[in-house]
Amino acid sequence: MALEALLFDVDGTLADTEKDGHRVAFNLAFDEAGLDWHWDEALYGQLLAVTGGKERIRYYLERFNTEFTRPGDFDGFVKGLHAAKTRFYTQLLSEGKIPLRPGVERLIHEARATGMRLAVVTTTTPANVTALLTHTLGPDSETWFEVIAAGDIVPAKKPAPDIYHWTLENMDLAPEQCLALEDSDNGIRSSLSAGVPTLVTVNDYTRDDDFSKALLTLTDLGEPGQPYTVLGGQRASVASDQTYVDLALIRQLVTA
Ligand code: XBP
Ligand code: MG
Repeated sequence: MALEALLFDVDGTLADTEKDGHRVAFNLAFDEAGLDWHWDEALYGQLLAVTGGKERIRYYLERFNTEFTRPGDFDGFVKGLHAAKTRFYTQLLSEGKIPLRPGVERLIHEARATGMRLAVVTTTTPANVTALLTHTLGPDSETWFEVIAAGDIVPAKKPAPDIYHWTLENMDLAPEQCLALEDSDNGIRSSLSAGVPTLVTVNDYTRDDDFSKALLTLTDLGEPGQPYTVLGGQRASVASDQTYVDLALIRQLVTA
C-alpha cells in the first residue's frame, strides 16, 4: 500500500519537551499551589511511565508521595493543578525556550510540498500542541495538520492504541498507509498496537526503551551536515548509507 500520511507524536518527537518543559511547568504549578513537591530529572524519568499530566500527578501520589493528605474534591484539585501546569508550560513555549528537534521542520516542509498528509497523535493537552506549533513553525502551522488528535479526546491514553485508531478513522486511512514517528516505549506500543509502522527517534529518557519492533530507530531525523546515528530497527539497513531522513528514505523504509 502506498504511503499517504505521516503521524507525528509530539513530546520527545517534535521537540525535547519533557525535561525542560513539562517537568519545569509541573514544578512551577506545585510551587504556586503552595505544595512542597519537586520532580527532579531522575524522578520525572520514573513518572514518564504514565502518560498524560493529570494521570502522572495521580501516579506520583500513589507511588512516590503516599503521605499526602488528599483534599475532599481530589478530582478538582488535580484538574486545577494541571490547568496551572498547562498555563506555565505554554508560557515557556511562547518564550521560545524549546526548539524543534533536528530534521523535524525540514521533513514537515518536504511532506507539505509533496502533498503528503499530516497528523499529530499525542497524549498532551491540545493547548500545548497549539503553543509548540505556533511558536516553532509559525502562526498558521496548525492548519498543516489534517487531524490533531490530542489529550482527553480518547479516555485511554498511550500505550493504548485508541488515539491512533481515532486518527486513522478520522483520516479514513489504513494503518499500512501511514508512518508513525514516536520516541518512547508508550508511544510505540500505542502505534504498533494500532498496526502503524513506526520510526523512532530516541531522547535521553527513552534511549534504553525496547524499540526492537520499530522499522528504524535513530538518534534523531538528522540534517544535511548533521547526520543521525542508526541505533537499530527491523529495516535499519535502509538507513545505513544515508545521513538524514527524507521522504525518499521513508518510502524505502515502508516498502522494503
Ligand atoms: C507525552 C506525555 C504527556 C506530557 C504531559 O505525550 O506523556 O503526558 O508529558 O502532557 P506524547 P499533559 O509523547 O504522546 O506527545 O500534561 O498536557 O497531559
Ligand atoms: Mg512522545
